[in-house]
Amino acid sequence: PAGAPGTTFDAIVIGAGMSGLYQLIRLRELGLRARVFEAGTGVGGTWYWNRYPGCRFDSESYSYGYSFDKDLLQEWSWSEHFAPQPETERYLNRVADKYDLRRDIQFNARVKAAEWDEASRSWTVTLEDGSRHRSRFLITAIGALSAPTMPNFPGISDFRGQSFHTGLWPKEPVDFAGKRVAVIGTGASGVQTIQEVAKMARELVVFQRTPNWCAPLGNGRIAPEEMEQIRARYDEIFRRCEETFSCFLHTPMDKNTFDASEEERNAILEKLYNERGFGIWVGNFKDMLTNREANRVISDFVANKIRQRVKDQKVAEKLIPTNHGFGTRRVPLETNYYEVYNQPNVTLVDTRETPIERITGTGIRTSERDYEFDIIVYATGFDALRGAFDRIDFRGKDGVTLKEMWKDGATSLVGMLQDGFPNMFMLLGPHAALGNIPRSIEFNVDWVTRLLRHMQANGLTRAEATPEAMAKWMDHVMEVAKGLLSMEVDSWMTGVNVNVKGRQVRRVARYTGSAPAYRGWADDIAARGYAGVALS
Ligand code: NA7
Repeated sequence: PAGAPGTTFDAIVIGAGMSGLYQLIRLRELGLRARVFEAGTGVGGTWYWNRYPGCRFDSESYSYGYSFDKDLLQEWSWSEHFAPQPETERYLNRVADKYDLRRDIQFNARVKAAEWDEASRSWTVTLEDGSRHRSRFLITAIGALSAPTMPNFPGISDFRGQSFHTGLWPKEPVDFAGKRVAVIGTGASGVQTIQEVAKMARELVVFQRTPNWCAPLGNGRIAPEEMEQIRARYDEIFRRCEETFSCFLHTPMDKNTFDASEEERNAILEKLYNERGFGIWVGNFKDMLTNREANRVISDFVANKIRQRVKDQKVAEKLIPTNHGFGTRRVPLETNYYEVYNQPNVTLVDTRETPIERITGTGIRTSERDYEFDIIVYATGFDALRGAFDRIDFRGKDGVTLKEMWKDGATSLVGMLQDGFPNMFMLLGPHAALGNIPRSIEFNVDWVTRLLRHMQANGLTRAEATPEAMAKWMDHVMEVAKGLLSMEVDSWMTGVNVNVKGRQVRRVARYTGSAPAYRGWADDIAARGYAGVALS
């Protein structure tokens, strides 16, 4: 790529995932000289790093792709309702090809630090190789779930077999055939890995600390004729995503659980359970995630499904969550996940009963016994939402670090700005709307682009959120999280990760209101001439 070390740009983007790629396209339209720094060797971000077996969308493919390029929508075919990772990575490479994006992306370039200089109103970005680059604007496109975390067991480096974290999967295929395999972790990544590895491994032992409530994905191939119909409906599909609570095709019903008779209720839940995608989670009775009794109804319903699907009832009970209700954590979507435990080559170890004590040279030691493995897969998750920021030494006005600024919890103005950090724009920063993430990404990028255009048009070179606007937004963020059952549960969505120091306290870690409400807030700021953003 062009650009010798030490060059100056108008804008630097950190990360070449879905956010960074789209932002680069928009920056070019503004005529800005932009450079993207990407730690990986290729584009794709999440879809570059997470190449573990079974990795795929839980959003319908055709609701997940970029919507901004109508030609691209007509040119591209999704092969499955929930496309596997290789296809998504191919798709993002296609976008990079089509817009010739790679000439402005420097790969193998991990950003180590970024420092604001008030005098020149610019950022200095330092890479791990020591090279320094300056730019007026800094845009973080570093992902929400991109800093993988390992458990704190002793002995991890002693293991002489192969071991992998799902979020740092190697490019070379891993051969599971005939191998003895351990998977630690049963979140969305673990579930996808387990159901795939169970088909290949000689022996699979799943180490589960907390079971999650999983529901059928309902995947299937998309025939060419069906893809034609989808293509004709793209306007309608994206309009639907704009209207729904979290930008999925599914949205809560306009009905409370106990408005329906028991018979009616069961019929609705049965239908949702057998439907494609996240309907059972985000398209259910509207009080399911706020009303304890309503939540019990759906939890009991899904618990019975698990009991029906798993033959050994002792194993079934271990797979049924007891410390949280359905949907109060991220619901992993699955394909024959529960049936995996009926296979003779698969064993479930409950690490609350028999905790893992250490990793050994040959496998895993629990309080009960030693297990020998050829491969250990760590599906142990991420330092979500926050970890990607903490890995970079961001220094804003007066040398204040972002870490220091966020020591009592991350803050933002609409997930995109932070006072004290002028000209820094975060794509999917703290308390941005998540849900069907590309929809949120496109909104964030367009919002930032609009602000940059406004600055260009008015000869402005500095933008900073005001403390008052930040406080008002954060009050709103706290307010909408009140009464949610998910706020009573440990998960990445409440900022808890026992493997990371300082992540043991539950907090409002993501925006829990609706996507339309989120967009309303951000659009209102723009409509009022960027009220709450000090421009000069
Ligand atoms: P998650 O959902 O955070 O899951 C991580 C899993 O790893 C979870 O089951 C954890 O158990 C388990 N874990 C973590 N550390 C340990 C230790 N030390 N011992 C045993 N088990 C452990 O991450 P995913 O990658 O699956 O998914 C992240 C998101 O990516 C997902 O929600 C999608 O939106 C995409 P715990 O529940 O903490 O007891």
